[in-house]
Amino acid sequence: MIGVTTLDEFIIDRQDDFPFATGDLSRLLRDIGFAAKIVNREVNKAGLVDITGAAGSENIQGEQQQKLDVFADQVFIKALRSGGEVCGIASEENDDFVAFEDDLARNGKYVVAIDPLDGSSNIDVNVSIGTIFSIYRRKSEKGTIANLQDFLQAGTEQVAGGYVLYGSSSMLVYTTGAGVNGFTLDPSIGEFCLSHPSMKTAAKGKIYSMNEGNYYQSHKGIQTYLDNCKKQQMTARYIGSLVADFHRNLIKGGVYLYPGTSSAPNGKLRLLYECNPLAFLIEQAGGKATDGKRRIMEIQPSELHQRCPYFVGSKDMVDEIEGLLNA
Ligand code: P6P
Repeated sequence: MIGVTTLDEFIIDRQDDFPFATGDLSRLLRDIGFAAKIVNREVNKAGLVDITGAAGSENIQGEQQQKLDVFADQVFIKALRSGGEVCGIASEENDDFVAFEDDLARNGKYVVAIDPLDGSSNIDVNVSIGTIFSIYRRKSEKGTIANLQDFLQAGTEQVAGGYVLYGSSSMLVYTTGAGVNGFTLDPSIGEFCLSHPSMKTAAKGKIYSMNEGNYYQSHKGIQTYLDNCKKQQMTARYIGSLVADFHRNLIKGGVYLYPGTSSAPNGKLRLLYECNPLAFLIEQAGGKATDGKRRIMEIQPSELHQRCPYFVGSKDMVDEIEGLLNA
């Protein structure tokens, strides 16, 4: 395509960012892009077909699994299994990780942690939703079955992280540690095309994103921060879909807060497949991600679905929140 860089072309061009790149990660990223197009197609017609209704089953979060959740989970697992680069997947939709047992996949160099469709409670009200993913090198021997230690790696070990935003236009944004690049899906050619090269976020913004229904259950420092935002007449924007809130704040500058509360001290968000990939992206874009005390990517996971308090976005704003939490 003249003048347009597709995701596939970009991945190949940038393969050299990776020492000893053998093309495996490039193929894996393209497999994710392919699966995202399939999910995007179904998300876009969710209102038209009977696929928005709850699937009846529940995921580990105890949330009703919307049919699109289940569909997206299956699409990513199928695409990554058949790609041969991945030996296992940890997904929000599955209580345990899925280790691939066929010969091809057992030789995969990578594991993937994924939230196949985050914000799915918004599906039937037509609000943007997203996929969030992290890619790690496996720890276990090639040719063996993936094990739990392959997945319980700190975020600093990520080789790639990103999200897909299924919105007014659909975008795929990812990093391999050499900056953040955003691709917008052009449905007329069925390709993600580079639209946001080298994304950077402002050190400070005017937007704060939090479910303020949790105000009275939050730490005094959070209450003070929210009070200050109002005194400074900042802009409150909260969609209830992490990927959509994160993406807007990345572009415009701002901070997203999901603190621990008296009833849920570790908050709601999941370290492996929500907090870590977005932390990787925001750091690459010049921002910051913390649990209020620790850099998110330095937290050593102890279980697949563990939660952590989450403050992510413009660095100066995250610093201010940390200061108030530790005053
Ligand atoms: P609350 C969606 O379920 C999600 O994981 C994020 O996408 C979103 O930011 C958050 O939870 C919304 O949670 O408690 O404000 O409804």
